[in-house]
Amino acid sequence: MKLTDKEIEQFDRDGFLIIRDFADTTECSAILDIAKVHLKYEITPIETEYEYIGIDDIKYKETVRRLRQVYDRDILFRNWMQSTKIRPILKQLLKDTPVLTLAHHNSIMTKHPHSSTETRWHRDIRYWRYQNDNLISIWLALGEENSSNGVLHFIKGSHKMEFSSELFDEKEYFVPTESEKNLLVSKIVTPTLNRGDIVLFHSKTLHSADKNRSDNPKISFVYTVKGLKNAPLPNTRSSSFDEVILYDDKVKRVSTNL
Ligand SMILES: O=C(O)CCC(=O)C(=O)O
Repeated sequence: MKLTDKEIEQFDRDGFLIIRDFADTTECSAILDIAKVHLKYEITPIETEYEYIGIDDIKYKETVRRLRQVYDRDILFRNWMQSTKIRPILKQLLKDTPVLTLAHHNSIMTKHPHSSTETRWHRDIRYWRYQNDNLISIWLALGEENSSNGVLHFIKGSHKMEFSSELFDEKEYFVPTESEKNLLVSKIVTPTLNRGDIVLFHSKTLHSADKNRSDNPKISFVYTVKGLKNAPLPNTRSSSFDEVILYDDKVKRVSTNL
């Protein structure tokens, strides 16, 4: 599948693009079933709510926020990340051969009811270290994501906005002043997603997510790609995990060796 020129322009302008009904719903259900088993048995590596937000509360210590390193967990996860359907799209947007970065988003993300927290405004690039910031995350909704269960919000065009470093706190969450908020509020987009919908978003796009106020978990899949020419910086987390090159007709797992 390929994007139209209009869709490429939209991604470049807004910093994100939603593609409805992209993933087969049977594939989504199968991924969800496996994810639920890994969540039930808390198969490591995992990150808890406590590790994510740092609030010392037993309910946050017992709640899994994400399953990490999913590429190596199951063939179904791997197949989704290596889908040949998406490769031409990623190549169009990156203008390079896409490469999976196993170091970062390579996760099943969850928002559990009653014990999850909001995700504050941030840019994913905050902890990632590459020669340039041109990385794209692929978010797959495995079920409905709506205003009651932790929907994502994006700020249109924020991947191209320059902000003073003072507007980011010590964890690099974005903390806008009142005047910034007033300028940005009209640019917030909150898309309801259905099973099989994907959102492609740039590593500098500001996004956030609500807490889950429903009675069921929100479970999503997210992974990140970069271009082959965009190397990770030495001696960083970004360079300490393997990468998987997504050629048109094959994949190749490589060590970054940095
Ligand atoms: O909480 C969510 O659903 C979004 C998570 C997210 O944006 C992140 O961990 O980078």
